[in-house]
Amino acid sequence: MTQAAYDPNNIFAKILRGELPAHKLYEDEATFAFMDIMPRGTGHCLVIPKAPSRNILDVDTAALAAVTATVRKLAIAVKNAFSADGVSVHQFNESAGGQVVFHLHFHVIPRFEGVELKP
Ligand code: DGP
Repeated sequence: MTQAAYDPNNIFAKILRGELPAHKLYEDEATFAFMDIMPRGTGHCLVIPKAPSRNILDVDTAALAAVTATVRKLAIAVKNAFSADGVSVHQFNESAGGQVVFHLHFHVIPRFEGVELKP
């Protein structure tokens, strides 16, 4: 099946344009990181590219490299900030893959021994 087109009115595009508020954690020329509004655990944040990609199926390699570099920065930062034991990185593609917001994003979630994530 062919991939649907990128929708410039998705929620994360609106956050990038400043049309919706977000708790910003980090920004550079190619990426943006902010707190997840429905956290599955303490310190759950999201990292997105500024370039318009629907998900990992259509992102170009330069944008993917930039966003994964920022994922690593945020993983280290939140692990330290929350004194976590580990970090989970989740990423979903298309509805069947669990994606709800159709702008590429990575979940970065601090993890603690013996603590399950909220569903
Ligand atoms: P998914 O597409 O399944 O990876 O999940 C989208 C995530 O985005 C979910 O954890 C909740 C979060 N989210 C949805 N709307 C907003 C919003 O308006 N602001 C913020 N900060 N997060 C949002």
